[in-house]
Amino acid sequence: MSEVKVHPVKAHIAQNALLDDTGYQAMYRQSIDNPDAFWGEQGKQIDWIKPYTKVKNTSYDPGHISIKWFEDGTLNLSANCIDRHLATRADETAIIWEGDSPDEDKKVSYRELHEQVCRFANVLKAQGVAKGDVVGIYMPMVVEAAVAMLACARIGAVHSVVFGGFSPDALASRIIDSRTKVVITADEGLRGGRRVALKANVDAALANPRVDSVEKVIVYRRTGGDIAWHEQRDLWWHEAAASASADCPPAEMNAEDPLFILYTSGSTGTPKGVLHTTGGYLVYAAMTFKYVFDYHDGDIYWCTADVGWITGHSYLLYGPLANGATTLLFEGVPNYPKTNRMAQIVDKHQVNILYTAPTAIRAFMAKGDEAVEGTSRSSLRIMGSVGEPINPEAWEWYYRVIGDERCPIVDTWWQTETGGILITPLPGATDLKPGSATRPFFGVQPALVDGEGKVLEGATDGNLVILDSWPGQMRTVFGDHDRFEQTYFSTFPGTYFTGDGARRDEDGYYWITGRVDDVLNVSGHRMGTAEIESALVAHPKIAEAAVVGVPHEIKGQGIYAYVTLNAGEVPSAELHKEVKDWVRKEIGPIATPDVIHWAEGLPKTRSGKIMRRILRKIATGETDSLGDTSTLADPAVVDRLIEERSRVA
Ligand code: 6R9
Repeated sequence: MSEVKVHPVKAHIAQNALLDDTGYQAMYRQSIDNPDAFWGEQGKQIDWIKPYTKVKNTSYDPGHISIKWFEDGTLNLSANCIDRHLATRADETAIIWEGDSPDEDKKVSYRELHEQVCRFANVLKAQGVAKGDVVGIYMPMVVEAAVAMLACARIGAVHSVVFGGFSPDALASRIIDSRTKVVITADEGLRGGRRVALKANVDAALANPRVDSVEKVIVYRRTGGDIAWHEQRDLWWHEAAASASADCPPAEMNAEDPLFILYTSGSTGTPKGVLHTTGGYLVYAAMTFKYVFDYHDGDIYWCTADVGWITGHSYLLYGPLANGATTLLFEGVPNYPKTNRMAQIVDKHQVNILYTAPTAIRAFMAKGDEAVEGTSRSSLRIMGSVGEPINPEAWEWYYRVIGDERCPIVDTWWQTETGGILITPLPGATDLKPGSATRPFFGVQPALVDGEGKVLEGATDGNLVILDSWPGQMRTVFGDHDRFEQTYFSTFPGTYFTGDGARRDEDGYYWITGRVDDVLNVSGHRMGTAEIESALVAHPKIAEAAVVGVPHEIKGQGIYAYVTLNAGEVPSAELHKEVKDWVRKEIGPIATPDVIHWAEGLPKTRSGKIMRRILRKIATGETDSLGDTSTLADPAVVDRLIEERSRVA
């Protein structure tokens, strides 16, 4: 292995940091030795209506998976993110909004946010939304997306945010699964100068005969573009909000009442509705935000994630707002209108903490100094990375070019399912190694296990599991607790299985190596190979398909699709385009295959299982290490695939 560079904790950071290494060690020890005492104390960082008397009540026992935290406490999340700051910081900025165009921006104070959320909460109530009802949010990156989420939390409705880049079909399947009652959307979104037809997509999704739960669609006017209107069903946000009262007391919610559903891809089947509840999630999001980003009062914080992903939930909104921070919400894309847009926004709003993804960093890196042209970025103090493994070259570039070797990088490993960050450096406590997410956060007990589930000690690699619960953990798969147990607790019984592989070095640092299941990570977006395959085989000319991930310089992973056509169909350039467009339409642009390999046949075992191991090797050209092919039903298929590969564009 090449030598690993270590970046020791910086003196200027350590001086003012919330925690040094001794502090981290002591708190970590306590969090593991006595989780009840530790979390009992940390839980007090947020406001409770009725304080909890019980802290941890969790079981990873097969057949009895149950996760409860602070279970007899009551609270309201929106009151924690807004109301409780009004006494001290009503006029401070809660959200800085930066538009797609550099000429558009605005600031929303905590007082203004409070008023908007209360008004919109009353709009929801007037439309019949009650505690426990599911509200779909399919919005662009506008302040109203945050208002909608907080308004749901205010009245105890469960939000289900669907990324605005998803197709009508993907939206429909999430609406059907969650039994969404009201959908909130915009006429159109605006990204990189292009309009996104959000309302038209909602109309298309609701035209699906299987969607029968949606009663109302609330439409925020963003562009004023032409849209179809359904008089009985649709209403304008601005009209409904204008007549709504600005007084809406927060609902008293139990700690274990559902807060939101967020769909994410797994290795099999359709996306799962990850369910998070109120108390534990908020305690964990708030606390991790504070320590991981070493948040200090007055810091300007910018997370580039979309609200459609978990990072947009926990670290664009809830974690920062629970801490009374100023959070920046950016409508556009980081390289529009010019490559230096991200750096310009940092300067314009004097951002102190920047949280972004390796795929963005690699795209900037490919452009070199253009990414920072004409900017100083001198306001930056801490930088973060999330979504996929960051390769050491990209880490060093981020560190050197964006952060001028002044800012520590927190490489944060976590998942939709974990609610918040689980493995991460802390700026004042952890020496950094580029490419390593380093050490566990408080209360988190990672372990590496072999294929049989035996826990491995010392420096080694293996499957990453977590041995015990933490407050931010998902509680169930919406509507399917068996699937929850099956997916996360049955592979290595007694532990939570992450689906990731990792290496632990001699200092106990973790290096996440990527998914060990059939989940792809394309530009930080999770996608199941099964989802893309089922979209492909739904095409009338396609008989069979298999999808594998291949290394991609910018996206981390690219999508390589093996496609077998129905008898009588012939591959062509037109069909190639048609198939790519088909997947875009079925799932969304992020799922568009990079490569289509027209395959006469796929390698299968005698029992009919597709051997992906072989397909991965062929896709990456590693044909001299195919491994054991003796279990194949038809070994000749491999030679044909290798021969076909030479013709793949
Ligand atoms: C937060 C988020 C989760 C999967 C996860 C892993 C990968 C996320 C990472 C990372 C290496 C990091 N991942 N952060 N891998 N280093 N710092 O991204 O959630 O969309 O559910 O994806 O992303 O493979 O299992 P989600």
